[in-house]
Amino acid sequence: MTEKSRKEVCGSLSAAGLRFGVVVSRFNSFITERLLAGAREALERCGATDAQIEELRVPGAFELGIAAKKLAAAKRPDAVICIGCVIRGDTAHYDYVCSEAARGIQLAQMDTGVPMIFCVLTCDTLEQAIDRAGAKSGNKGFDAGLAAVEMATLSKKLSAGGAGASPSRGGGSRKRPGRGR
Ligand code: INI
Repeated sequence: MTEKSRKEVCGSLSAAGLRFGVVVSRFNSFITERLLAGAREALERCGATDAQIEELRVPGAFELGIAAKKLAAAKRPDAVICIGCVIRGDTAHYDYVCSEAARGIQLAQMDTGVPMIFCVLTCDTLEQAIDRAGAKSGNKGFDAGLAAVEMATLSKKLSAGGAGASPSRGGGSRKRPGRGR
């Protein structure tokens, strides 16, 4: 494929005209509030104002999916950021909360078609969580905010059909010859 014929579809980092939902878990709020601050900073750097952001609280990471799904269905935001922090304890509880939080959020985005950003820290120690909530490893909430804007704008493009979303060049969804679907 030549440079000329290559076509790439991607989102942008402009939040103009977009609306965002942010679902925040209160469990480990010392961490999740910092992730929330990071997410809001990223949205604001992309041009979003407070009026474009709706915040929701849930008890723990396990509840993120259902709240995100209901928010998406009721308000149709352009993207939802799901914020949580799970820290390993002595029992298997951690594994259930992590996997069900991920599954719930994934189901919510597939069911509603609204992009959901998985901003759930899954850490062995509190120190690992602190590192990812504004210390050594940056702020994963900030990364989530950028991902939300990118996915919201990409999703809008894809829903609009035309606007750069055609797979006719670049081969994305072309049928394989000789194979029915
Ligand atoms: N929820 C979290 O968000 N993080 C945790 O670390 C955690 N731990 O360790 O138990 C946690 N548990 C609560 C869970 O998310 C639900 O809120 C609860 O089980 C009620 O459904």
